[in-house]
Amino acid sequence: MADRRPNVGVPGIHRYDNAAGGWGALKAVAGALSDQATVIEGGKTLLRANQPEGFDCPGCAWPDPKHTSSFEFCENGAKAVAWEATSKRATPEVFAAHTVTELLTWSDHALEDLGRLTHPMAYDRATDRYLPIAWDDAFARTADALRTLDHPDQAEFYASGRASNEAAFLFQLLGRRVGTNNFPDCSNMCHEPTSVGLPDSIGMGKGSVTLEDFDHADLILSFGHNPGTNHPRMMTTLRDASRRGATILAFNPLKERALEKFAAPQDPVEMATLSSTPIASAYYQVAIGGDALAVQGIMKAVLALDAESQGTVLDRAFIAEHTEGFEMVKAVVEGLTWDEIEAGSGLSRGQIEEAARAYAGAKATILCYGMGLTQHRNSSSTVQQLVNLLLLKGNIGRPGAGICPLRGHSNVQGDRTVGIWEKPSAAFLDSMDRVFAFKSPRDHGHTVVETIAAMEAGQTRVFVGLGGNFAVAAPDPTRTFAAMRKVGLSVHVATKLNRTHLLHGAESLLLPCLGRTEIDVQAGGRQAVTVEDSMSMVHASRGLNAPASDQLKSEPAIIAGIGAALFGPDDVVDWPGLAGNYDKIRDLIEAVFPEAFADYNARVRQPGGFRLPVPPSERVWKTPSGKAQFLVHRHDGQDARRGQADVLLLTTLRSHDQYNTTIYGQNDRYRGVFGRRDVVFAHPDDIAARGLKAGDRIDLTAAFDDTGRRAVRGFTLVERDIPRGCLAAYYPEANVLVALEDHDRRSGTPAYKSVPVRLAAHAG
Ligand SMILES: Nc1nc2c(c(=O)[nH]1)N[C@H]1C(S)=C(S)[C@@H](COP(=O)(O)OP(=O)(O)OC[C@H]3O[C@@H](n4cnc5c(=O)[nH]c(N)nc54)[C@H](O)[C@@H]3O)O[C@H]1N2
Ligand SMILES: Nc1nc2c(c(=O)[nH]1)N[C@H]1C(S)=C(S)[C@@H](COP(=O)(O)OP(=O)(O)OC[C@H]3O[C@@H](n4cnc5c(=O)[nH]c(N)nc54)[C@H](O)[C@@H]3O)O[C@H]1N2
Ligand SMILES: [Mo]
Repeated sequence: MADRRPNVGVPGIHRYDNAAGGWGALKAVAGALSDQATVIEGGKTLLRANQPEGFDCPGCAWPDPKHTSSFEFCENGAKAVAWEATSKRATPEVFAAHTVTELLTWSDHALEDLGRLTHPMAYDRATDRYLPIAWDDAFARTADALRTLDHPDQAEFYASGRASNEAAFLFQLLGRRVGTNNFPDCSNMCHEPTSVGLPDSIGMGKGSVTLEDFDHADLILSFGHNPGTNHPRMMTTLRDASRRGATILAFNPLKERALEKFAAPQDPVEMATLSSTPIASAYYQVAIGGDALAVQGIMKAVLALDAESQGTVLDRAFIAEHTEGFEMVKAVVEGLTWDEIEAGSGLSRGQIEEAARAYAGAKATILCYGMGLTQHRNSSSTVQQLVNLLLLKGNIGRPGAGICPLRGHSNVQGDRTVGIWEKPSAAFLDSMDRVFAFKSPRDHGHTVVETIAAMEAGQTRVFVGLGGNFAVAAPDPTRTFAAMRKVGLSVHVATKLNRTHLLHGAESLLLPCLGRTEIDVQAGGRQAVTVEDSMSMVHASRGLNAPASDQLKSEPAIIAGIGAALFGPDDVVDWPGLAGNYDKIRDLIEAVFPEAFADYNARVRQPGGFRLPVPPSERVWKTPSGKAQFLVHRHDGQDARRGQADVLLLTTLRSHDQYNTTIYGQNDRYRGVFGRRDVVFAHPDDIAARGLKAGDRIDLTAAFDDTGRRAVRGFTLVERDIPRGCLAAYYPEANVLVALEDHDRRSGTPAYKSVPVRLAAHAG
């Protein structure tokens, strides 16, 4: 008889039966540190991350507990720090040894593994190399290009979410001073459905909970996020909740180990006894893109329970006083049939009713969600379904309850708060105009996807990137890379080399900057920056390491350098003065946002910082009617392409050894993948139905693509417990399959997590 165990003999694929965390995590930290020969100033860099006197961990946006006095262990935070504080250097000599054409053949890992950029560099067409350039010349070239635009919208100002509030504020000031609202940012690929969906529902595009709320919730719903890898410090919170008896329900097509069981590396008993804590008490393997219908199904079942129990389940007083639209939503979800719900969600009626009973019986519920929810064609509306569910029982604006979007980059939320937004509100622009003696542009600017279209059309003359890896993070590299090459001048403010930097048009500049871990000294002395976490807490971050090179400038200093070169010494903005003392930048932020940032400089100096106003947490709804809104359309969230013969939906994921486009290593420990990333996870029956078996080499081609170019070839099939009709592969390798047009209709967020594909044996 054939061996029935999954994936037997497939190279690099092993079973992983342990809990997440534990000794494996400790070992991985040691490995990350030695591999990068990380410099740890006085042994303190790691110990001082997320401490009152240290730097904010660049790993994720999960808040740190107010009262921590000791280092909170986090494997992937340690990797992020090790990657930045490495002793490897990409010096001018390294660039002299390799042409750009050659570097383009290297892997994403190899490019960044060259180490920290040390000098400003300019692309030289004659030698096809990056050569050193003086800072003043780099600023002058950028200023010239911006000065000679026919129209300000020929410039794009891209930001990745690691930039501090100070850098981000100066960046938007520079762009608006130039005259454009073209601020595509990583948020456009990430939580934009949150920024677009939540304001209509609750009057604010951010989460409503605090970390303390997790101590009071008796039910935590987890939709589409993988905290063991992407928000590891959240595991402490989930573990504590589980231990004190709170129920955790996971909705995810893949069984993620950390959501099943977790061993806390700080817990001497768990470490000594090799025991662990169960996390989710039930795991619902929703079909890819099936969340909206799953939630509507839960609502339908909750309404039925409410009817059975003479109206004791819903919070009717809350619904009456605080909301609008309940009757409409009730009619829509009651009108859905169980057949439709089961087919759309991939869950059975029994599973949905079980989840509904847990919700109906819970006193206080927190609902957490991540990219598994936001990167589909209907995500803005799916986010609103999550709110509907919470509103039924008044689960927003009281202790232990609320909505908790897990933000991505460590300051992506703060960047939006201080003005990195292509669709700024009129109130914000008016405020800018009051503070600065120039008029901000009113026309809305480009999202990431719109920026690529503008580049493709030859409309973009200058691209300035404040961090990130724009072209690799974006969909459809075939088109996006070509579009990037049409830009006249690209200016990249970065810590490390990546592929986007190599996709030069006529001219390209690489401007090396300080990272979070590094000491930042300006004319006015040693500086701190500020960041905002997922829960609207703002706090200071101060680097501790010596800079990777004496040529590095801080991000604010680089932006101010461009501003000063462009607008001269008599400008209405005192660029050099702002770069010299970040207190002055914070004063301007306070002037533009007097309510949110009142006494900014004083409050950020208090240990732990301060919380920005979050009106929904006080049941204040800044919607046009002043009420929270139940919002729904029949079949919201259904992806019509599901269920077509042959077509599977592919979701793209992060491995445990990567940070977005930064690939630390080739392992994905908790999913049992070692030494490779060229795999596709599939249900055994979907594999068999195509006459294939685990270990076979296959091709994935984009369905509904008439170019035939969007394909991934020669990947290896891996069996996995995943719903039928669903596949998973790693980002960014699978981005070639994502069409630029395939995005959430309202927010423009690419549908990276529901990519229609066909699967066949590898041809050739
Ligand atoms: N170490 C590390 N930390 C990170 C990052 C990193 O790359 N590495 N990235 C940072 C950034 S920018 C972000 S945005 C966050 C990302 O953090 P996550 O939101 O956790 O990101 P993903 O790895 O994309 O995983 C999404 C999860 O959604 C599930 N999923 C996929 N499709 C669906 C679906 O249709 N429905 C549901 N319910 N689930 C689905 C996947 O199985 C996976 O478990 O992490 C941040 N932190
Ligand atoms: N298929 C697929 N595609 C996706 C996703 C997905 O789930 N699936 N996720 C999307 C999401 S959620 C996001 S947020 C985007 C990420 O998109 P980006 O934010 O653009 O990408 P990163 O990979 O985080 O950027 C890495 C680069 O940032 C630079 N860097 C690192 N630290 C610093 C710093 O302190 N300062 C500066 N100036 N530069 C620095 C380094 O040069 C490094 O190479 O990708 C999106 N793309
Ligand atoms: Mo993100």
